[in-house]
Amino acid sequence: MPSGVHLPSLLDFSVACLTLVSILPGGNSHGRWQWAGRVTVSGVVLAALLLILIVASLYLFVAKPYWFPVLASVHGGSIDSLFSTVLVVSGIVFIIVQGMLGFFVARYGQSGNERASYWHDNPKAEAILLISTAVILTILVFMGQRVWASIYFVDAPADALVIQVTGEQFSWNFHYPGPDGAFGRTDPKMITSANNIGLDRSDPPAKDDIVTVGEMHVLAGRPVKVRIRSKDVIHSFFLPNLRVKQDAVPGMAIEVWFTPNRPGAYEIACAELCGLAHYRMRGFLTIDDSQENFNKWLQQKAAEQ
Ligand SMILES: [Cu+2]
Repeated sequence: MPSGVHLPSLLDFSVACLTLVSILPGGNSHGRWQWAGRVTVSGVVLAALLLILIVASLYLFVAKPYWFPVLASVHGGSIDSLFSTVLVVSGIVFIIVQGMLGFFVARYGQSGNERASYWHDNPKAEAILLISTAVILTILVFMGQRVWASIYFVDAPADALVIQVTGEQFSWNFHYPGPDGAFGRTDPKMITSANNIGLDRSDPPAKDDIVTVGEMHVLAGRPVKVRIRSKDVIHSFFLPNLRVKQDAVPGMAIEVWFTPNRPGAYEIACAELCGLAHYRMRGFLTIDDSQENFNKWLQQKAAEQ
């Protein structure tokens, strides 16, 4: 279980406690905050709401129905751990800031007898806050930069399986080069309802090409390079389990690569609102566990061309 899982519940809990303390009127003549024994209706309602929030969020983060989808790529682990790190760091800051806010409201609120002192500025405190914030953010940025560079600034291995992905309203087309390893020519003028990507079958390299709609197979352990295009509007090629998301932009061929490492069946989504039927622009990714199974699927699809 990632380290950040229970953090939001802790946040809720601490905020709730502090809010409870702050809404209970207190204070005495000795200047020390203490329970005043008075309960207001709004206080009870707020406390009940906070309790419901705490229980609900505790359930969500223990049962994990909305946590990351199962990871199925090599590079995805570094993205997940970066996410958890940012969550933990910002969570700690959140607890400290909200804690201080609650404390000051409780201590110097309307019902308190203490008077807060006021001063115009404090260069030392400001310098400490400014520098510590800058240091924390700089470290996080460099950590993110390292992960980004390891994914986007490294070329795909030469033996990567290349698949051309073309998005259109509202489906994903997958173009495999076939046994010759070369993609046939495509021409927008040749696009028909039966030829989604306008593949010119008279072009020799196109003879063995395989085109599928909404169905993509890759092999576990073999790097994959996808070349993403769009026929109409901007789409976004999203493989949640592989932590891959890349816009498909008309007029551009954008490449990303990844190494799938967990055999299974996964979902492909469009992550860019692209029209009325955007919600059903989905596809299915299968990560095959063996070269035999992958070849079998390719042969089956080749027979359907
Ligand atoms: Cu789309």
